[in-house]
Amino acid sequence: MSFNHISVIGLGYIGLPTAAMFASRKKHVIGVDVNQHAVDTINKGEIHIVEPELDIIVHAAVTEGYLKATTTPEPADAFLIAVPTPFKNSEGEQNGINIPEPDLTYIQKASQAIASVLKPGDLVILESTSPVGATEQMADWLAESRPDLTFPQNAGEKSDIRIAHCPERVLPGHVVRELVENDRVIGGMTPKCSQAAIELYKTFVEGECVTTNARTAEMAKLTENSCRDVQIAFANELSLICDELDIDVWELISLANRHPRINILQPGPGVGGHCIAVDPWFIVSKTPEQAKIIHTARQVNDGKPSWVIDKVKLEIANFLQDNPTKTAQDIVVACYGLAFKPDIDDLRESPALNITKALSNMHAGSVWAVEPNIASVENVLSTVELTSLENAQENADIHLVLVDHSQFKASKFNTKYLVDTKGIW
Ligand code: SAJ
Repeated sequence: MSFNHISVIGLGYIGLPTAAMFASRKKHVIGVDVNQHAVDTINKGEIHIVEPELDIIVHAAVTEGYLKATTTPEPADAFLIAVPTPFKNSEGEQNGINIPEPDLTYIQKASQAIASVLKPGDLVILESTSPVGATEQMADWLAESRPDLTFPQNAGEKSDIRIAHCPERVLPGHVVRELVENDRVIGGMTPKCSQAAIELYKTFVEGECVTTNARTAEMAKLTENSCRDVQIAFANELSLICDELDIDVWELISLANRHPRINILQPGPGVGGHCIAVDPWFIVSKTPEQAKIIHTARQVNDGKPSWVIDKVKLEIANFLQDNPTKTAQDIVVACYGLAFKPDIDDLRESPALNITKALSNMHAGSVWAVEPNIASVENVLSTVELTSLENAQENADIHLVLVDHSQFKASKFNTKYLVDTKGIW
C-alpha cells in the first residue's frame, strides 16, 4: 500500500503541523478547512497559528508544491481527521451534577464531507481526541453516506475502507519535534487497519507505532490527559493549603521533589487549553459513578480562577487601605499573560484570559493585559488595554502574574501588590 496523496481535514494546531510533516517527506498533501482565512494564509506559504519552526516547514512545503489548502475535500489515499471535539452547549445532568457532554458535530461534518470522495482502498484516521466509541460512530456515519462501499464494522478485514483512531499526543510549543519523536498509539478497527495506519505514520514518525484497538486508543489518550489533570490538581490544592498555612508552595514543592520518587507539578491560575481541561470530562460523562478522582481533579482545577480573583480583590483592598485618598476607579490592575500556557498565542480555555475578563467586568478602574504573543485583544477583551511589560510594571498598581512567559521570567520585578500564580517574581 502506498500513500502518495494524503488529505488532512482540519488545519489547526494539530492538522496543519501534521499536513506539513507529510509534505516535508514529499507526499502530496491536501489540507481541508472550513476557515477561508486559514486556507488563504496557508496557500500563501504562511501560517495562522504560532508554533515554533512550523512557518519554515509550511513555507517550503507550499513553495515546492507538496501542500495546498482548500475548503472542499478532494480524493486522496488517506484522510486524517483533526477537527475540534468541544462540549455541547447545554451540559448533561447526571444525579443532579452538571457534567459537560462531548460534541462530535465536527467529526460528523468532516466524515460526511470526505464520504463523497472515498474510494476502495482508502484509509480514514481519526486523530481528534475523542470519547470512547467515537471512531465506531465515525465509521457508521461514513457507512451511512456511502452504502456502495464496505467498512470494517460490517466487512471486517475485507472492507473497502480502513479505519483507525490514532490520537495526537504532541505538546503545543514542541509540536514539530514531538510529531517525529513521540511513540504513536495506533487503534485500528481491525489489524489490517492498524497496519495501514502504521505504514502511513512511518512516513515521518521515528517513535514506535504501538497497535491496539480503536476503543483502547481513545481511552489511552483520555487517560494521559486525565493523569496530568489529576497531578496538576494536586499542585493546585497544595497552593491553597500552603496559602492557609503561610508556607511558600514553590519552595515546598522543590523540597518535596528532591525525594527520588516524587515529582509534583506546578500550581497555576487553573488548567487551560483544549486538551487537559476538556478530555477528562469525556471519561466522567461516560462513567460518572467510577470516575471520582478524575471528576474531583476537574473541579479543583476549575475552582482555581475564582480563588485567584479573590486574591486580587484582597490586594485591591490592601492598596486602598494604604492609599486612603484613592478610590477603586484610580487603581490599574495589570494581568501578565493571557495564553493558556507559556510562550504560545493559544487562548483556548485559557484561565488567564477568563480571569482577566472577569476582573475587567468587576473592577471599577482599568485592567491592562501584557501578552507578548498576541498583537490585538479587541475581539476577545473589548474593555482591556494591551500594554507593554515595561509600562505595566512601571505604572500599574496591582500586578497579577497569570502565565510564566519567558519575557516575564527574564525580567525581575518586585512590588508590594502582587498576586503571582506562577511563582516567577
Ligand atoms: N499546567 C500547570 N502546571 C503544570 C503543567 C501544566 O498548571 O505543572 C497547566 C498549563 O499552564 C496549561 C495546562 O496545564 O494551562 C495544560 O498544559 P500542558 O502543558 O500540561 O498540556 P497541553 O494542554 O499543552 O498538552 C497536553 C499534553 N498532554 C500531556 O502532557 C499528558 C500533550 O502531550 C497532548 O498532546 C495535548 O495535551 C493534547 O493535544 O491533548
